[in-house]
Amino acid sequence: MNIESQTGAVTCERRGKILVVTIDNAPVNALNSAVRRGLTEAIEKAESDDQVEAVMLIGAGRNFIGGADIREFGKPSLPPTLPEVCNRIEACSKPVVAAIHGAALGGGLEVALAAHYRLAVAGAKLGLPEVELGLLPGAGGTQRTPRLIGVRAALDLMTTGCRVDAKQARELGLVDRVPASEDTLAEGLAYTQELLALKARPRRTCDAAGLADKAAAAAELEAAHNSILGNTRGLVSPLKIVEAVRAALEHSFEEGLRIERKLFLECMESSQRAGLVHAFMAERDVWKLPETRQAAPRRIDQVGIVGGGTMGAGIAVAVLDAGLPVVMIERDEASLARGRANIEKVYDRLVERGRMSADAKATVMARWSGSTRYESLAEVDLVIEAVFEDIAIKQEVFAQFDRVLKPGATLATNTSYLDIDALAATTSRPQDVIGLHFFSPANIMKLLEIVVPSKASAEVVATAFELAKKLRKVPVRAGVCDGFIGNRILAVYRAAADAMMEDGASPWQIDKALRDFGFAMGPFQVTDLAGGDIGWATRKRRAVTRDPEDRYVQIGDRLCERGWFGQKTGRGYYVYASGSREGTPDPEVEAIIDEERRRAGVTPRDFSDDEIIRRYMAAMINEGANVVHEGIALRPLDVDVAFVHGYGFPRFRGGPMKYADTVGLGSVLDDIRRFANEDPRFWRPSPLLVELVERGADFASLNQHA
Ligand code: 3H9
Repeated sequence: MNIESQTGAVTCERRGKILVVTIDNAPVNALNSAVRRGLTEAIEKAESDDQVEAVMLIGAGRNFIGGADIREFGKPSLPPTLPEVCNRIEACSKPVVAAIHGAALGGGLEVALAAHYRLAVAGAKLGLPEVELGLLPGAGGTQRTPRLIGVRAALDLMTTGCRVDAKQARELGLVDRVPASEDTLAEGLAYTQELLALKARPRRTCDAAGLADKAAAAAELEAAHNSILGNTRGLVSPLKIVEAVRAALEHSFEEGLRIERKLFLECMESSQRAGLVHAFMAERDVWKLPETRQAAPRRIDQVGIVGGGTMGAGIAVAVLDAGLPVVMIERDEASLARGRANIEKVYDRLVERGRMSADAKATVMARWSGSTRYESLAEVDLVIEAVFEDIAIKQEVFAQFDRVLKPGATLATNTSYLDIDALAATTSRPQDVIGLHFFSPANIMKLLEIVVPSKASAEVVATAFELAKKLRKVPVRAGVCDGFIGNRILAVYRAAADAMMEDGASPWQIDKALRDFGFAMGPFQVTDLAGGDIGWATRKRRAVTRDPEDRYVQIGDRLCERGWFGQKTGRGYYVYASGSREGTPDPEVEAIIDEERRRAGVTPRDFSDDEIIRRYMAAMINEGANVVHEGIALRPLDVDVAFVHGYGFPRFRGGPMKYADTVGLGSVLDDIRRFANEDPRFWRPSPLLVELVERGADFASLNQHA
């Protein structure tokens, strides 16, 4: 019987003595103001209706509740607040049961913790991932969770943001029951009826005994605090979480809630929260494209890979891991054996570390087959070439594809800079050709640039995005140009770093300033890790088209001429003790830099860390604006996602374009104009940046058309 339908987002139906309260707010039942109001009204209804003896909370659709409504963040919040809703649920005089399926995350789990009893069906995913958004659980989570499951487990959940399944949640004590069936409604009703038969009373989490042993709890808090201190990667919210849990230990529940609220609002106001929420939304928006709206993907049941070197093998692992069969093509049996060995090496390492069983490896490898004949690709739905970066070689491979592949197969190249339009034009099916630019190691790195040549059909673009989904990659659509989105922008900010080095900053000062900014590594460390020879080859390739008037810093070339390619040769910008990945500053490199400064007629000067960041970021943002302006990236958010997932850009800053909005585009443009006084050829303001500043607009305004 439907006795009330309040906000539409929450409906109530009485089933006997139980008021079933359904949260129905697609897509993930986020706790927006209508849901918060609806939940409060539902509890009031239950209190005032004598026929209701218990309440059951359940989610419609695929989830219980996905959390607070992220889209409301940063906007004025309508009452009631979520902490008020949770307190109202907990205070209910009739037992409240949460019946959980799918996601019960963040505020969603906090609602469940405010209920008196909890059941989770298999497949449920519980967690407090607020930390991933620069927040802390702000609806009583920092106070109720340690009371329920103890300080250590609570801090673990809250500071890592990890999700647990129903069984783990039961073991932790987060839920009371994991039923045999996955029928959440039936199981929830049966459990609630059982509780009623037992005359169960409300059992409030605020009264749970997880903090009863104060000394033990305090010791756990200190231990966690120390390990978190060294591990926050520049994030503010993990330490605020510790502070909130400390309040749970040292104060009453009510006072703890008050402190939690204060800390939560501090996080909410922070630029880290804004950056992380932007990253979350942008990762979802990269999938929204004209082509994926226009066309459905083709089936992908079998994938071909040409080339078994580092890239080809890495891509093969990514595809095999997705459960798809792989046909690998190499030019001869020896190369094929090497390709297979490269793949096996990845799995052998997992087996050695106990992260994969030998049987599981055998099952995966059974999906692999190899051949030296292109005819073996006759049945594949999609093929990726990962051969040497040479247009003539790639054209030969594509001619073979054209000859042997079935109609409707997708032809992909893993090139990182070559003209894919030119490659497509050599085939009789340019509509089927696409770029799939994987990043090394291809089985680990999340970014996949999907490079769309002019003739590619919408169906082929949709198919490439479908492959990304199967491979659990983060895809970014890019247009054809030298370096696409990421490497094109990299070339520019790398040149800015080189110029600073020649002008007086040391590589180690630049690297440290960028690490302090939040990058995983500085640019010179990255070069040493990737191999200096890679950039050297690119520089040589570009030498023919380089304008002699452009500034060209030769320090990197001097190192490469000595065979100093970085970690793999034991020295590069840094020197590496044998077997070590930790480099130390090298006086000989300093001497080379000094010599180059003299050769270039540069009088070295001091750089502050702030100036290093300003120059590096201005170069990155300016080229990012060019890339958007030219349509190489559809939106600024695509640049952001590429940099967060492919170039170690600090996620908490959202990406370079979001960072630009944060500091203000006017300020970035002023910097560029100031730097242009020294080198006007390099520092040319992007027309898009100028236009946005003139209009008083920001990059975010271009994302709204996603
Ligand atoms: C919090 O709870 C704070 C509280 O402690 C305190 C408050 C006082 N809100 O991921 P999907 C959208 S902080 C609004 O592709 P899936 C998403 O943008 C929150 N929208 O689906 C997308 O929209 P679109 C803590 C949300 O099935 C659509 O839903 N919670 C929210 O792969 C589908 O998303 C979290 O951090 C939201 N909370 O995965 C959980 N969540 O279609 C974040 C999603 O327009 N969410 N959307 O692109 C998730 O982890 C996953 O979305 C979830 C579903 C597992 C729920």
